[in-house]
Amino acid sequence: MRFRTLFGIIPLLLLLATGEAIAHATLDHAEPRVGNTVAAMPQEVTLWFTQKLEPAFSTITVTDAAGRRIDAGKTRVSGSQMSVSLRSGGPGTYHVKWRVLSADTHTTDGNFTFKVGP
Ligand SMILES: [Cu+2]
Repeated sequence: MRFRTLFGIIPLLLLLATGEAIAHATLDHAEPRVGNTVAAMPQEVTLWFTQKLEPAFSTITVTDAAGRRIDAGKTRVSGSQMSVSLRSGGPGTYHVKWRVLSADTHTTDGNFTFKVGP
């Protein structure tokens, strides 16, 4: 009898755990697009997420190939979207790092690059 109950509960727990993982805020898309090459340095980087973000704990940093910060420092958050202004920069590869706290109180992070050049 005990075993039967246990076997009934395990799939339910797995289902709940999976549903929870999907609920975290993950990057939906970005502008400039992930891995894309753009002709000139954009004025800002904007990221769209799958969940509402907590403004106080959600940030973007952008660095050049030498590791220097080229973002203006203050990430703006609005709903499930956030953006940061960029300083000017020449051709090259730029790294975007993001870290967000979503409305479900979970932190997720990630990074990607985009290129400025021909
Ligand atoms: Cu979550």
